[in-house]
Amino acid sequence: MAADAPASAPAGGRAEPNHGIRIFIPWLILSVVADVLIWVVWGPHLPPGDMSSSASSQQFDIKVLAVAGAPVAIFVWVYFSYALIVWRHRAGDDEDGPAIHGNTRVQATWITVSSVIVLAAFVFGTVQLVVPQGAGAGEGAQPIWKPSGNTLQVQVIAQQWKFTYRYPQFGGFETTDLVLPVGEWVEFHVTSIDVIHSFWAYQLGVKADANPGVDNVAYTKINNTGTITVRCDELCGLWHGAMYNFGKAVSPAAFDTWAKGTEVKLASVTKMLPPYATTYDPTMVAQMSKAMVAAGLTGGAGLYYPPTDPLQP
Ligand SMILES: [Cu+2]
Repeated sequence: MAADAPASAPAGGRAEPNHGIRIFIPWLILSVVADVLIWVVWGPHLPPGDMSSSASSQQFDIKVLAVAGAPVAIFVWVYFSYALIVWRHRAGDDEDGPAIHGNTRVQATWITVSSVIVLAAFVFGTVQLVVPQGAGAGEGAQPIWKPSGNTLQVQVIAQQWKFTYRYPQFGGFETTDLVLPVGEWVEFHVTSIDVIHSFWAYQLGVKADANPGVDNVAYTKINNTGTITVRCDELCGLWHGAMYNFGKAVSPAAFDTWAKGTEVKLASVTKMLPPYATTYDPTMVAQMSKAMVAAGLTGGAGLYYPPTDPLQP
């Protein structure tokens, strides 16, 4: 309602209310309630959980972003609702209202709030990549954010349509079982021997692309024992959707027993594998597979598919 158009003002000529404060108060109440609910009730259930250092840092990040975003969304809803109710068209009111130009206070507030939100997100995002050693993402062959001290190295080898894992600190054996200890930094070396895949260990909050000829390093430290779902997260061909397996996180003692036992059990097969390297030549691997099939070594060890098209009879 235009203040300079008293002729069309409603009977009684009410003074214009303070719209700003009438929008601000419900916005403030709803925002505080929403943020407390997000942090306390919803937050602990947000993906990917808190099984590892990288997972819990991602959960924290999502909580912070949700708490920062909710007041923005609520402001839009409150403003729309207020406009629909207070500024709606009324019978007999044909006036359009005055055009708004050059409200310095609104402009300055808008630019300041937007700038603060964007800059804060930039600083927060950078800190949250550096502090949790890459936050579970693949950092390439020369990671700049590394944990200090000893790490357990686990190589993830992707191929259509399977993941295998090599443990270079235990003689370099290769297995389809992903077993990891709690309480120790794990250093994944992710690579592929055919097309582009992506190693996604959901509960660990670890996701790293698996490219042929590339050694992609990602770190995490596991907090609790449990099951780990591993999925390929890059469309890699016909059976991409079936490219998953389940790993487990166990106590350090149980891991040691498993790793040392598997090293002995697979020793005869490990000898036939290419020596441990950060990447492998796919053509050599195919020849190895052929040799292993000829020697009757696949199936039992379950290490490689025969190098044939599984769709051909
Ligand atoms: Cu894949």
